[in-house]
Amino acid sequence: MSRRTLLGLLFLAAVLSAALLASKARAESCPPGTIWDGEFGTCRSIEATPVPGATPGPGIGPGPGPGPHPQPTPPPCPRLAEIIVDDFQTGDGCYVVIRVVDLCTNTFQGDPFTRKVECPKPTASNPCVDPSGNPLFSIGPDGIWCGRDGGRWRVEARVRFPPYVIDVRPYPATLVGWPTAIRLSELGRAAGEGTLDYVPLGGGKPEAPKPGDWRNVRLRLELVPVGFCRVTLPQARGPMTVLQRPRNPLPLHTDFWLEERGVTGRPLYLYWEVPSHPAAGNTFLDPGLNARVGLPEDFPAFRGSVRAPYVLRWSFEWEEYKEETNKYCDDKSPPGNECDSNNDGIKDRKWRWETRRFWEPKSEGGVVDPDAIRGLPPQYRADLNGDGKADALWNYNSVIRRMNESDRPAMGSLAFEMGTGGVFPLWVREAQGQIGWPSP
Ligand SMILES: [Ca+2]
Ligand SMILES: [Ca+2]
Repeated sequence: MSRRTLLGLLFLAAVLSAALLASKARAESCPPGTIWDGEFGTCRSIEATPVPGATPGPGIGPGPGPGPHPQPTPPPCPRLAEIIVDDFQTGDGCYVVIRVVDLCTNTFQGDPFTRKVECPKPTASNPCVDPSGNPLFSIGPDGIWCGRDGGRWRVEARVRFPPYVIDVRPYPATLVGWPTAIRLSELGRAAGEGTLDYVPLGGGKPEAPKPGDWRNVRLRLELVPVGFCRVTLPQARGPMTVLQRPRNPLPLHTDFWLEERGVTGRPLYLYWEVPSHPAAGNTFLDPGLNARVGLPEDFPAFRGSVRAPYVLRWSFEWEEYKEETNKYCDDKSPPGNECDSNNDGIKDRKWRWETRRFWEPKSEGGVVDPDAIRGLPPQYRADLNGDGKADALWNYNSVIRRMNESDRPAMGSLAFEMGTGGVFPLWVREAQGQIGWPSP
């Protein structure tokens, strides 16, 4: 049921309930311009449209709002008001179903009729989903984006994949049979957000807010690591438990997960039985890259790869201006005969009206289904449990960093790090000229 229909029905319920004798007493205790709503146990404002030709009655329509207004003379009758009892949409436009009610007698006048109205603008609720519920996330070179043009307002957020660091020793080149230490040290996080100070959805402004206005609107996208990365290293063997070339080759260990260990965690040790020669397979030669890492230009590298699954979270937060009017049977001055404050059957007080105005914090959010991201290239879909459905997004923003003998990032002249974009190049030489093995 649409909000408008709900409001219309609430209004109808309010009018009809007022017709009941029991409710009538309570209705009479509502201030002028309001009507008793039995469902919510409160008085509600009446916002009625004057009917052409009808005698306009005082106290009806958008007045000064709820509260005790002086009403010296009873309003003339009949007091006709239009209420919306239903609404619907066709290909042609939007319509409301209207009934005219005489507020003096609470009876309907004539038959219901329809009126064409402006279609309601999509309300703002989720800026990452369109009015039909279709996700609005998209991906491109600038990162993942979501946003919404709400007509009079717009908010958008963008997030890029953060870098993550794999520490390696030795790097870039190692020797056949020599232990290579590998550790996933840091999985970065990234967030992007868009904000709006004020959205006058209720028609107010910052210095004079109206119910329905929004402020402090914040849309946030965040890429959160799952906690692992997936590594492929051609011809790698291990894991080594003793840091010495084994007499019998260890099994191939070419595809494995690395868990995030931090910069003090224990690395994984692998080694190679063959050099990164094209004959070993899965190598490439990039003289420019070799120059960058300080190796001879004719030295091919194993073409390893790395990728880390990330989850995309979104949140949308705002504050909405609210106005609530309630009555309390505790008006002490002067004592009255409107209500019974102590349930002894004797009316002893007058109603006190109180309108509370406040900003209510609101939020929505969740994890984005990767398949809801428009334009997502297949290589970003991470199906972690192999059920064919994507669970996360692959992040290829890898950084390879050199680690020293103490398993810490190498410092000073030995410091080295390189963004590799998901590639894990590793150069393995023949062991000629080798002068010894590391101690076990
Ligand atoms: Ca009493
Ligand atoms: Ca899956």
